[in-house]
Amino acid sequence: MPPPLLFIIIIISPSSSQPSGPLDACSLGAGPGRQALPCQPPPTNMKEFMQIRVDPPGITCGNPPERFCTLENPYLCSDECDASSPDLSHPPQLMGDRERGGLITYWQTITWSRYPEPLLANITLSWNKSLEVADDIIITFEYGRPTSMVLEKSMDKGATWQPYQYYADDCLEAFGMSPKQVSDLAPTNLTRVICTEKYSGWVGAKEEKNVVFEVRARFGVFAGPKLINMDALYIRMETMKGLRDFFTFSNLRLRLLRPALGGTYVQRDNLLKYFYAISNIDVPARCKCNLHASRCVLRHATLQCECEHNTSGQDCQRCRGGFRSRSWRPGSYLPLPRGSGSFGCNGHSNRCSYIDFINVVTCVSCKHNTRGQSCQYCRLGYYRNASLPLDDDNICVECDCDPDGSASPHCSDLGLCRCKAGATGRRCDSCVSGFTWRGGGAENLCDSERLLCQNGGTCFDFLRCTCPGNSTGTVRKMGRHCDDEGGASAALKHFLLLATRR
Ligand SMILES: *[C@@H]1O[C@H](CO)[C@@H](O)[C@H](O)[C@H]1NC(C)=O
Ligand SMILES: *[C@@H]1O[C@H](CO)[C@@H](O)[C@H](O)[C@H]1NC(C)=O
Ligand SMILES: *[C@@H]1O[C@H](CO)[C@@H](O)[C@H](O)[C@H]1NC(C)=O
Ligand SMILES: *[C@@H]1O[C@H](CO)[C@@H](O)[C@H](O)[C@H]1NC(C)=O
Ligand SMILES: *[C@@H]1O[C@H](CO)[C@@H](O)[C@H](O)[C@H]1NC(C)=O
Ligand SMILES: *[C@@H]1O[C@H](CO)[C@@H](O)[C@H](O)[C@H]1NC(C)=O
Ligand SMILES: [Ca+2]
Repeated sequence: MPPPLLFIIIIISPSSSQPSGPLDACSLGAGPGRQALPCQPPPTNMKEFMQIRVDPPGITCGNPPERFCTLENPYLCSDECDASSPDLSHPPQLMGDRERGGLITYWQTITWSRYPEPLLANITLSWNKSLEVADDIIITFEYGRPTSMVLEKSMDKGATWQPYQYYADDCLEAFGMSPKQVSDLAPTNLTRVICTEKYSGWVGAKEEKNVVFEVRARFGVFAGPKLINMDALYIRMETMKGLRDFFTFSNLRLRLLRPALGGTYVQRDNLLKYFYAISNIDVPARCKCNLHASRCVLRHATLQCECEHNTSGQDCQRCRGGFRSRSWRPGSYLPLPRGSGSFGCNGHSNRCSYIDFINVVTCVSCKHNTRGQSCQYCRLGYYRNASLPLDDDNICVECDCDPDGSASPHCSDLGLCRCKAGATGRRCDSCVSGFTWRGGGAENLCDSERLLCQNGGTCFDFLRCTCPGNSTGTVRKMGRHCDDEGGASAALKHFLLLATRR
C-alpha cells in the first residue's frame, strides 16, 4: 500500500532587507550541541583585488605621446597622453585605483587614427577566485561610453568564457539581437543574456558615464524591488537550475568594439576625438564559499574562504582531511533551521520547486524513503535512525512490523510497532507470557506455569488438557479440571473463540 501523500505548507518568512543579513553566521549556539548554518562572506568591492590586463599590447595611449581631442569640442585638442610623464600617463591600474580629492584618474587608449580599421580593446579582470556578484557592476567611461561592447565572464579562471551582456546603441545592427532591458526579464528567463541599448546612446560625455551590469534589478525579480525578501532569492538560487551560476564568475572581460562617436557617424577628418577612457570599475561581489564560510581573506595574494563546517579548499569545496565519513555537499539555505528532528532537503530530493506567490518550496519525489514538503520526514512504515546524520541516505529505516502481531504497518519515531493483544517486541513478533504464537499472540488455555491442567491432566499444545481415565489414553475432556463438564464446555467455547479470531 503506498503511503498517503501529505501536503504541509512551510512558510518561509522574510527576515532581512540586507543582502548579507541572514547568512552571516556559520553556526548557532556553542559547544558540541551547536548547529551548523549556511553562511557566506559579506560583499565587498572586488576592484581592490583584481588583476587588470589590457589587450592588444600598445593599446594604452602615450607611447609614443599623442594628442587627443574631445567629442564636445573637437577643435580644442590641447590634451596630451604621455606614458613617460606621471601627470600625463593613463595606465590600466587607474581603472581600479582609489581616487582621492575629487581627482578623476583613468586608463585611456590610443585614438582611432587607423580608421576604418576597428578600434578594439580587451580588458581582462582576474581574481583567481570564484566570486558571486552582489550588486551592480558599474564601469565608468570618461569622454563618452562605447557605442558597442560586450561584457564576458569566466567561471573557471579564464579557461572558458561566455557573454554576460551585450551593449550597443543599435543591438540589431551590432549583434543581430533585439534590444532588451532587465525589466523585460521574468523569473523564468532571468539568466538570459541580453543586449541593451540603455548604456550606449550618445547623451553627452559628461551626462551619463556609466555602463551597468544590473544585478540589483535581477535580484529584485525574486527579492522584490527593494530587495526586502532576500530569502526568496537565496532559496531560488538553490532550487532553480543555473541561477547561482549566473551570478558566479572568476574573471570578467570587457570587449570594447566601437568607441563613442558623439553623433551618428565617424568624422574622418578628426579621428583624434575617438578613443576609450575608463576611470573606474566597481565590482561588488562576495567570495563564493559554497555557504560554508562567513569570512574570505587574502592569503599569498589570493582570496581564500575561511572554511567552517569541517570543509576546506579555496571555495570550501572539499571535506577537511580526516572528515570524509560524510560526502561533501555545498551548504544549503534549505531548510531554514527549524528545530531538531527535521531534516528537510538534506539531499533527499533533487526536485524542489518554488511557488512564487506563497513563497513556498516544495520537493517532489523524495528519495531514501523520506516524505514531506522538503523531504523532512520518514515515509510511513519507516522511522529515523537517530544515530545517523540528517543527510545520510539510510536515515529512514523500515519499521518491518510483524504483519500477524501488529495492528498497523506503521511504527513510532523510535521504531516501535503497535502490537495486537498478546504480541510484544519492537516488531510485535513475540508473545507476552500466557500467550502462544499462532500467527499472532493467542491466549493459552493451559500451560506448565500458571494454567496447569488439574486432576492429573497434562497440557497439550497450550490448548488441551489430556485427562486420565480415557481407556484409549486420548482426550476425554477439554477442560483444565478434567472432571467438570461445565468447565470443559466453557473451555471449548474459549478455544473455538480463539480459533475464529485468528
Ligand atoms: C579579445 O578577446 C577575444 C576573445 O578571446 C579575442 O577573440 C579578441 O581577439 C581579443 N581582442 C583583442 C583586441 O585582443
Ligand atoms: C590561484 O589560486 C590557486 C588556489 O589558491 C593558487 O594555488 C595559485 O597559486 C593562484 N595563482 C595565482 C596566479 O595567484
Ligand atoms: C522573459 O519572459 C517574459 C515572460 O514570459 C517575456 O515577456 C519576456 O519577453 C522574456 N524576456 C526575454 C528577454 O526573453
Ligand atoms: C566538525 O567536526 C567536529 C569534530 O568531529 C564535530 O563535532 C562537528 O559537529 C563537525 N561540524 C559539522 C558542521 O559537521
Ligand atoms: C543506525 O545507524 C547505525 C550507524 O550506521 C547502524 O550501526 C545501526 O545499525 C543503524 N540502526 C538501524 C536500526 O538501522
Ligand atoms: C477418549 O476420549 C476421546 C474424546 O472424547 C474419544 O474420542 C475416545 O473415543 C475416547 N477413548 C475411549 C477409549 O473411550
Ligand atoms: Ca580611477
